[in-house]
Amino acid sequence: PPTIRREDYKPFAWLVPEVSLQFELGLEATRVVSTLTVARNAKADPSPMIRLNGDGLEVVSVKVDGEPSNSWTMDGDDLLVTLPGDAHEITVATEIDPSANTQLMGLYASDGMLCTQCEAEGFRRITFFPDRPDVLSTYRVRMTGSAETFPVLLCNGNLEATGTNDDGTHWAEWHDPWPKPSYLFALVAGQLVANTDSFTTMNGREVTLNIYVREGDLGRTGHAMESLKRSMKWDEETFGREYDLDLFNIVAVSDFNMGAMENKGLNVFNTKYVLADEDTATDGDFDGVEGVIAHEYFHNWSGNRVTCRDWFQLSLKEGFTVLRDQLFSQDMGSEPVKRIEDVRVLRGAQFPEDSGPLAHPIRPDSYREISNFYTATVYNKGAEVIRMMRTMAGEEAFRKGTDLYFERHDGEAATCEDFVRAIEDGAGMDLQQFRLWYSQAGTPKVSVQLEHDGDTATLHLSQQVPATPGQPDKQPMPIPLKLALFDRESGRHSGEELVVLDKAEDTFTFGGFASKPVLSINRGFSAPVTIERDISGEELVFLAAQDDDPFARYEALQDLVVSHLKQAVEGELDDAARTEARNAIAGAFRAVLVDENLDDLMRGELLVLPSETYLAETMRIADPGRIHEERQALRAAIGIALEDELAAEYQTAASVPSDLSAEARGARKVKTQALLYLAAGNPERGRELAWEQYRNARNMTDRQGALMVLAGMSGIERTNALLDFYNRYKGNALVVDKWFALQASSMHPDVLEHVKALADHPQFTLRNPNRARSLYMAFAHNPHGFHAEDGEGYRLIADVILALDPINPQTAARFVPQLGRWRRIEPKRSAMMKAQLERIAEAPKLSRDTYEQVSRSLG
Ligand code: HT7
Ligand code: ZN
Repeated sequence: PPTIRREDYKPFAWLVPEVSLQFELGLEATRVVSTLTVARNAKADPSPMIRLNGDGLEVVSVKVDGEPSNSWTMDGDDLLVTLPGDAHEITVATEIDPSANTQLMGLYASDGMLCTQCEAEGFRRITFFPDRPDVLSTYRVRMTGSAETFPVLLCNGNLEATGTNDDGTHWAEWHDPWPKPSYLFALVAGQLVANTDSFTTMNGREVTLNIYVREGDLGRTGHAMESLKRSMKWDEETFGREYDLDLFNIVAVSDFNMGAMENKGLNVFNTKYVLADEDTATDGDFDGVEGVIAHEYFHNWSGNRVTCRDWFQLSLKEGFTVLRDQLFSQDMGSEPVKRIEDVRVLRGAQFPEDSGPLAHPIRPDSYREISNFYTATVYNKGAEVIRMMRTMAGEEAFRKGTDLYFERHDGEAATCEDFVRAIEDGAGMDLQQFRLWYSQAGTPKVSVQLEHDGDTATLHLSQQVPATPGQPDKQPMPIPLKLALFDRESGRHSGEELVVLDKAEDTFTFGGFASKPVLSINRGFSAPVTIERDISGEELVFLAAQDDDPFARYEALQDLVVSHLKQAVEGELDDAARTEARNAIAGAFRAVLVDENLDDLMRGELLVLPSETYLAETMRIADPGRIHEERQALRAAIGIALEDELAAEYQTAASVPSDLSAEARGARKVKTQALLYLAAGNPERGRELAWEQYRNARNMTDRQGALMVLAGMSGIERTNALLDFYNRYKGNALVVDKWFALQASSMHPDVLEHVKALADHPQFTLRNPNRARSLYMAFAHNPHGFHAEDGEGYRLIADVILALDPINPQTAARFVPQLGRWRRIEPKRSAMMKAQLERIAEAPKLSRDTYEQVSRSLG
């Protein structure tokens, strides 16, 4: 497959101001007639023909200006039509089979309904079209279909007319007045019911809101609706963005490749991010719904009103929208807890990407298959990069920059450069060097040393941006670091400062310190970097207990744990040193357990151990088996040392009422953490507590927490709880997904055998992405199972990739990065991982998606 390069961008030779689409809908056969009004683009190189992209389509007929035409040819999958004049009307008829569309891109059938997914290049699977984001058109769509099979007919924009025909069909005509690229087109037809509500915008526009679901799911849409209304209000208040149609529709579908899609006025969602009630969704699931609803809604401005010029600019909409949804969630709940969670995601998903064979800048330079670039780098690092601009500019100036961006580029297909320039102009700052964050991949390492002499503290900072594929040499980037210097005696600091390290090395001095202060740096995680600091265990314990920045406090605890586990894994500790370090860590955790100034949401967060993936990431070459052993042993040691305190916390938390208040959610979080430690330290007691919690649970958070612990243990309680859970929820696909995932991510010694057996379960299928991920993605991210010493975990995931590739290549390709970590794993496992990648590479007829990921991983 050819490589597409950012530097080759050229505007399209034709404008397509208007599109008219007619659909005759059928699950097995849908006929599409599209009429495009086209005119020469004066800003592009002229061309005598227009290229209309297609993917697996066959031409039924072509007309130019209403007359049948044969001045067309095929170029691969694309249709080329020769046009003599400056303006024409092209009409193309095609016929597609949605029921055969297992890729879930374009128009497909899901559970008896029809729906679409067009981003990034799915529209070309529906009809021939210049399927690129810089071609903006208004759409008029007429859909006709069986009134019985498709009672609800939805499309973008406003519903203008409906009618019935004598043959049992009915029709609806929709018009979207906002010009949009084809990737934002959407159509849904099926048997659906709606939760309907309304929102009045800041200028008094009344917007009807609908959340469409299957009939039995209506009772679980309340949280999504409240989240939507909160998002609409927040975007008005925080970014001055008002909704721009009279109707906003959301549809939940159970077969979906990603989380959701921001189609103009008709968002399509994975059911996972719409449906929630206390019996079936955890507190984390509730947060997921709120965050994704907000994210898609915010795209209405950051993505739809201002869209991307080309797919290299994906982070323009995704990085910015992730930042917007993160800020929203921070405002709706606990700001520090949300920040810690976001950093945990970044470290768990993006840091490994940045240090592996698939590393790419947030604005990539080339790709073969764009679906492979919907990554944590483009999304989450992209958000961090914009967050840094906000930190340096200050909130108010940043808002001036975003206002200018929306005003300048409304209705346009813009670039990341446009965004940076608008922030520069609006906020009044120079971001020349900062642009390197868009072009350089890799997580910068910042080394920190603090010296003290007389009454002066001198801070030495240096940075190194590691080499990444295709980028051997890097330049220093501006790194904004929030810091504070604490007086050891009083436990206070004299104010937070922001320093920007923009050279390879720099020195900063601070006066007025009679004794050496304790440095708290990268507070709030002001920059997405790794910090190597010269800091003692006592200083970390001090910060873990005293730092007034909750993130820095969390970070000190994490550092304490990480540095101990690294030493332990690398064989640097004798028994005495190991015991001493474990005692210090247990002491720091005890302080967290008894600190009355902490709320439980934060307490629960502070108790989370760094993940095995993150620990592996901190080591040049990781031994996953040793990491697992040492982390589990530390958990057990903490569980033993703090058994009384943990049990007391557990009991207090267990007495808090079961509702969705912050207090109750915090209590549940602490309870789950306490249970994990207690079960590790005293398995018998843990098993009893977990079984009791399982039986008495009044919400999914408690039930799932208990089942998670039991799933990792042996014994009759495990069997009974898993059986009970399945029988209770076997009619609910999202909860059955949890049942698969809990077993696949468990610490049970036989997890690999369990996963193999579950693949034969009657409810398992590779065709539904949620189900496939619930078993296999959970397993691939379970280092304990995936990195089984004999390499069987690798073989299993390679088999999955090969089996899934012909069905759903996008989903298949998303498993490859786990095997792609082979260079960072100890030699024996590394060779087996590589061998599996080579086996996949040799398979005949690999999809473009999987081929690209495998070849980059081996390259
Ligand atoms: N913008 C949406 C991306 C998306 C997507 C991409 C490729 C294949 C399927 C997809 N479904 C949704 C989601 C978002 O970031 O909001
Ligand atoms: Zn998005």
